[in-house]
Amino acid sequence: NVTIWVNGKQYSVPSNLNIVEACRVIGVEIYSLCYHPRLHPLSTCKCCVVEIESSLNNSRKACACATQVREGMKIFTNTVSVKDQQRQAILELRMKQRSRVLRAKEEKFDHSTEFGKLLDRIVDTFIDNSNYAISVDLSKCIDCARCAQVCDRIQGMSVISFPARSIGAIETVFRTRGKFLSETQCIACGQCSVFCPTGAISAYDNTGDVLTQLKAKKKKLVVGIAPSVRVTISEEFDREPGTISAGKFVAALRLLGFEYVFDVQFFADLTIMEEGTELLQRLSDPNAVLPMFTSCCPAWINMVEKLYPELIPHISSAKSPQQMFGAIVKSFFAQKIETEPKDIYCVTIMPCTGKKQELRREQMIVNGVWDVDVSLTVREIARMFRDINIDWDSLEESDFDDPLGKSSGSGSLFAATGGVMEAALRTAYELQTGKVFQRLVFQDLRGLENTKKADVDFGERKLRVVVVNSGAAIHKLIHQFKKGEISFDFCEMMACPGGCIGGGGQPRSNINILPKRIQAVYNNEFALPFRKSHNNEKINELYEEFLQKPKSPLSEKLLHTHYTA
Ligand code: HC1
Ligand code: SF4
Repeated sequence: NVTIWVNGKQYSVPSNLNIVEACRVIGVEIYSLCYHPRLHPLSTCKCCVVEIESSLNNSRKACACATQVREGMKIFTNTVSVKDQQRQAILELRMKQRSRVLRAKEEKFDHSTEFGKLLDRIVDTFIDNSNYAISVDLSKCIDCARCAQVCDRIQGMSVISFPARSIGAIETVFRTRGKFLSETQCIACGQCSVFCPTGAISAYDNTGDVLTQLKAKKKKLVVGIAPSVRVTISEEFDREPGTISAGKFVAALRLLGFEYVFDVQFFADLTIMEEGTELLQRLSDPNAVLPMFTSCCPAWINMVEKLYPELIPHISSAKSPQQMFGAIVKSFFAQKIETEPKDIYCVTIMPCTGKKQELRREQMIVNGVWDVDVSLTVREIARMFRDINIDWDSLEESDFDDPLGKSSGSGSLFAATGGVMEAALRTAYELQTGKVFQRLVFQDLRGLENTKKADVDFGERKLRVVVVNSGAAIHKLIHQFKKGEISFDFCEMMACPGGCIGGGGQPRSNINILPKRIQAVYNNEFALPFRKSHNNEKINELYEEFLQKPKSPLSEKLLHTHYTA
């Protein structure tokens, strides 16, 4: 620890912190736009300027985000000149946005630059909505470069990249080489939208589509909520991070006007039945392609299709729980309520921007209807709740509807990195050996590390499994795999750091929120009455009444898909 003085008061703080973090620890908030604890300090916005007194009558100004605390440091966050400089910084950012708009409108920008070419194409609106997952409004951009850093270093995609030396130059930061996002390698992970501090990058907005249907009331309105969104929705209502709110979420959706509220966790259990069966089939067939990779993360699927098409035969054919939800609602459930599939409007609430794209894949049309009509992020649904003045505290908890509303602990684990793998192992082992799988928790596969490995005793053989999260870690593993430096049987891939709890549609946060979210997922699963997907009696009823068995012809038709390069 070191001793520092902040605004004349003495404190002891850990020595490895920068001034923003140190002030956070002692409860002094420093305003910053470009700083984020999960990124390297960029010092591009200059809003977090503070005064540091080095000797009597001698002080200097510095960006708090890029300055580490030192023993004896005297820091002032609220002097007249600090406040003045902070205001100046914000004004300059405003001017930057404004001058960009004016420059573009007057067409005085350089048309030969990448930025110029892009502006040429989107000058009327400044909005690039081309990929249906994220939306970019360049008139709000302040060149803070958070998006570029996330896309480059955390996701390893470099769709948005910036030459470090040109930070602040108007043409440079948002670089897509003059292309719309849909024409780039963008995998729709949405990480840039979580880190953008001004809303210049956001989720593609589908709230209008849903409102239109809610008002029209012409179709049966059915909604399903993803495993991880019940973990994070409370953050949108200023509750303690890690507060699980499934019951309140269901109640709020009913208030909004949805007739049926189902649990996507049920469909996570269904995914495990289908994917686990596929794994066993591949393991028992000497000609089958191994290793097998999971298929539920749409940004990972985009990555394979765009960058590693040779891996397509390795991907499980099981649709994601989102798509299984739509397929079953518009078949099995449609029959139950005696409604034509085309008269059902299926909405999902997801932690993910990639899901908006996934549901538009042409393979997701079954019997002439899309599985899912629209997917909203947590941020979008929270906005809709706030618009109708929902009072989160006074909401009375409500249950999911029957029969697609019960899930096992395994289904809930999908929310976090490693969860799909744990769930699959629990079920595949018992289906394979007929014995009870005593080992429920795989400690080696838990936690936020980007790459985790384990060897699992699997009847007669050992199964080598790998779990990877974040784009950069996926690239690394694929390169090792292609060079023959690593071998395994089954691999879970999630493109977002931490898995879905860190998804591109999750609430924005200025702290490193992932440890609290992941702990909540583990606590929640521990408390559930049954923890294996194949012990979910509602899943078994669905097979008995309708699908017959995993990978039956009907299951293949409704619940499996294919990929194209
Ligand atoms: Fe996920 Fe999934 S877990 S992809 O990570 O397979 O988005 O939460 O809903 O579909 O169930 C996301 C989360 C989610 C799907 C499931
Ligand atoms: Fe990069 Fe992901 Fe944003 Fe696309 S969505 S620009 S890949 S961070």
